[in-house]
Amino acid sequence: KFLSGKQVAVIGAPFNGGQPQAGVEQGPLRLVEFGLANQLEEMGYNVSYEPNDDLDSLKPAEDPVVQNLKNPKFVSRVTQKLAGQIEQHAKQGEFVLTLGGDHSVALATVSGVFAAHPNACLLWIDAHADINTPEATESGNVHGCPLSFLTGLSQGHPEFAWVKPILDLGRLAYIGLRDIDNFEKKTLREHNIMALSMHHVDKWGIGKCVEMCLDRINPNRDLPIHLSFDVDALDPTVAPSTGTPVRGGLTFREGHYICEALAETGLLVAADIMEVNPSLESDEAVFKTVQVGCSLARCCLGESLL
Ligand code: NNH
Ligand code: MN
Ligand code: MN
Ligand code: MN
Repeated sequence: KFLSGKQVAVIGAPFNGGQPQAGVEQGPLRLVEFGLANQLEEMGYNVSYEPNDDLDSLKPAEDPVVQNLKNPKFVSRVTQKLAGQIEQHAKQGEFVLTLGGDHSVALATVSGVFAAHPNACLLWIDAHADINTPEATESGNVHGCPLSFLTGLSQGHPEFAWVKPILDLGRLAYIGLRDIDNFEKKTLREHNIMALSMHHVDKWGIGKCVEMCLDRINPNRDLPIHLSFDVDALDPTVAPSTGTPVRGGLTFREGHYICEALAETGLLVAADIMEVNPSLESDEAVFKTVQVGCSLARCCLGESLL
């Protein structure tokens, strides 16, 4: 009921500046070459594709560390540009599917989607919490920080002044966590954020976990939902080609279940498939990772609903 038709805007975000490993910028192209856009068309969607393969033109000549963050200018320029594009598509009532790229791109997706759907909620599927502040980050990589800006926990970084704190902490939930920094743990606890780790998935099962998250962030099932899926939430045997794999992750089915259950609500308005890095691991590993990225995206759009 938040979308106007069967229109999907696929936004390529070929960007690696939020973390140190090259290759993740090839994620979007590989997912599209694998046939994702065609697959969505076969499902009855009208698909537009914005490859954004000109992002390098936004790279500044110099980009020194500011308040511990690496490449702050480049990350900021790229994500601000993508945010505007995503906002436009979302405001037309299109489903926005963003293909990363590293997870700093969520600065763009969440900013853009929430500009169009201000009362939306966000489900963050990740091994990591990505809620470090510039002061707290141990790595200086912006892909570990987007949620601190989006929720207003980080304020006053000169490069990211454009990022509005549009996400209420009560509208954020996590599934799949298993590698969290101390500051992040403290933050999740202090703000009583709905954070389910792999321990909870083992204990309650994925069905109950998704239900518990929605009960908290979307209790009447009447708010738009944005899903941000970092493929490192999946077990490395399922999605090996990603920059920071962590053992003990979601199974193939658990990952897909999340996407299917959200599609089933009829409330999903946007999805991000992030951190696919086709330059890591073997050809077979890359194939697996790209294939699972595509099938997660299709499930978000209802592929497996009967
Ligand atoms: N928490 C670490 C950091 O701040 C790791 C983040 N890496 C991720 N996040 N892949 O999803 O850098
Ligand atoms: Mn456009
Ligand atoms: Mn992430
Ligand atoms: Mn991660």
